[in-house]
Amino acid sequence: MAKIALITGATAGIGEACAYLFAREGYDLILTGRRRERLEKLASAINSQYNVEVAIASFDVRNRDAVVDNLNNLPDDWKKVDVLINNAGLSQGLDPIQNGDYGDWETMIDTNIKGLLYVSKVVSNWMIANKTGYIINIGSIAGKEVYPNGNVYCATKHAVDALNKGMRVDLLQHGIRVTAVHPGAVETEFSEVRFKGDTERAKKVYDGFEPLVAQDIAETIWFAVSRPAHVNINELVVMPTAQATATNIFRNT
Ligand code: NDP
Ligand code: 8X3
Repeated sequence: MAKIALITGATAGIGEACAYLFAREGYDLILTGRRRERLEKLASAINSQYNVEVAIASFDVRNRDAVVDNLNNLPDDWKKVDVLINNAGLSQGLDPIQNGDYGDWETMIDTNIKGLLYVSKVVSNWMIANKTGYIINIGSIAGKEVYPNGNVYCATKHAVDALNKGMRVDLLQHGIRVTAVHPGAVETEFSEVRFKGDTERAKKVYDGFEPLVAQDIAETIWFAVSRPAHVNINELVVMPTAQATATNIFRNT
């Protein structure tokens, strides 16, 4: 088999862009996400363009048993994962802490932190057995800064930042490389999800400046992964040119 990349959250945005880019680079793919139909369409679109194998596994990263069962049920050949992209994640709501919604908090914590951990435990053990591997953790500028009403989402991405460092320390002895990519504003389905389907509000996030697109982040990931084996990029913060910090965006409107 060719090299294998496992991408969580491949049904949209950054994960989907990574799927195409790694296929272009000749990787066989394990694509995951909850929306099975999207995974099936993506697999067939990739198969029509690239000569790679694509496996799909549809599960909710918040469900520990589903994560463990779906990954363990993959055929042994597919467990030789070279690159894991821990990308599945989301924000829900944008409210001051005193008004926060318990359900939103739990969704973000369970997805962005616990889901990432469940996947990482299974796959890092495969990588240890294979004596090679590369883990990319998708953090955020929200993991480097805290902005008004970002409270819990920012906390989850700060946790990803810490876990990225912790993974590197723990997996060092196994020769596994670990990198965090922390994007600023990327126009994907992210804001629609944050604002629960309010497309007008979501669009306004990107008004008056040129945000990143998912492909920008996929290419950044590929840059890290394609360094020679003795080079580990610890982390990269990638922003639109018009965005200096989480809140400082120059808009021409
Ligand atoms: P999208 O909403 O476009 O994609 C999110 C992906 O995560 C989807 O494929 C979704 O799949 C998956 N996902 C969400 N919840 C779950 C779950 N419970 N179980 C399994 N999969 C899940 O957003 P982005 O592509 O922008 O987001 C990707 C990552 O990038 C996230 O971690 C996000 O926090 C981070 N990020 C995004 C930025 C941005 O501005 N867009 C900036 C910085 C970081 P499905 O719904 O099918 O399960
Ligand atoms: C997504 C970027 O600034 O909306 O993580 O939190 S931000």
